[in-house]
Amino acid sequence: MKLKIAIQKSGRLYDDSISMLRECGIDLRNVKDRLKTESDNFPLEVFFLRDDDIPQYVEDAVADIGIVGENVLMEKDKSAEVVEQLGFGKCRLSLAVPRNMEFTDASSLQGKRIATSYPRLLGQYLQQKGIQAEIHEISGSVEIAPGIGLADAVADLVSSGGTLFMNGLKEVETIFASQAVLVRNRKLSEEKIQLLEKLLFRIRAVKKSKRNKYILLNAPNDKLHRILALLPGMKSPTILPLAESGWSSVHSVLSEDTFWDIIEQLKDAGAQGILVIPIEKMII
Ligand code: PRT
Ligand code: ZN
Repeated sequence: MKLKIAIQKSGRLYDDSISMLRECGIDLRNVKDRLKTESDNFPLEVFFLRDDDIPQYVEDAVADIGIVGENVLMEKDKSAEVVEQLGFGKCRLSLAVPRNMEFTDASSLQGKRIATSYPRLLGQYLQQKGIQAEIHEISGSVEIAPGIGLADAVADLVSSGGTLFMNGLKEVETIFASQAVLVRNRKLSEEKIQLLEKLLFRIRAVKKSKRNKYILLNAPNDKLHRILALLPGMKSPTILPLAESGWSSVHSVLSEDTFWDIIEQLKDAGAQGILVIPIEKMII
């Protein structure tokens, strides 16, 4: 018995999805231009599909689990259940208007035509704000719609903002912040749930390791108390004596968010020879 996972066949989520599975220690060969493949060392069968179809395949149990953008999942409104946010494929569904259009708040869109590939999410947003606007559903190149006179505004996915800028548009409101998520069919067998738990355990260890760094430093013993106070560690820092008397080597784990601030403070507190090492897996 194998757990069946649906991932994007090609596109923005493909590379990160494959890398994540590989970082989870799952061997995958023959992943290019295939309909499906299997792993030799984990009971996983991988289906390569268009992202738009993944929520339906998971709802119908053709695949047990899938990796898809939250934006697509919410738009398709299928019963697939989110089990984990994966931290890649980050983007936002935003409203954008021509740069010279005056925009104060969502009410500026009253009576306007808005082009989007996300009619459901846009419709919900407009309803919430009590705005009547005409939604024009188009499947691609939404950003050109105002330029060719098809719409007054757009609701489109944005990451860097470069596409909007190049099309003379300005981003004015975020409707939905999105990232890739792992979804599951709601009625998995007990055996499949166990396989999913095993996979999730690995995914969480990989995610955690990416957010943390292993740090080693040397400290004069008389400054140890100040230095240790700056370090969280997993339980507490490891302290080993150096060959040179009066000095210790301190090992700990730092989160990426606070990393640079703490490094500065460690130097000020007398730490020397600071080494920072990536962590491959982190299991707590
Ligand atoms: O063939 P298939 O249907 O599978 O792929 P697709 O062409 O529909 O999707 P794809 O590969 O473009 O995107 C897959 C998923 O990646 C999306 O559903 C999002 O969850 C996520 N994602 C992250 C993005 C972006 N960032 C993104 N920037 N999807 C699309 N874009 C597009 C956006 O539509 C716009 O055209 O990139 C452009 C904007 O980018 P910036 O950087 O210029 O702002
Ligand atoms: Zn698509």
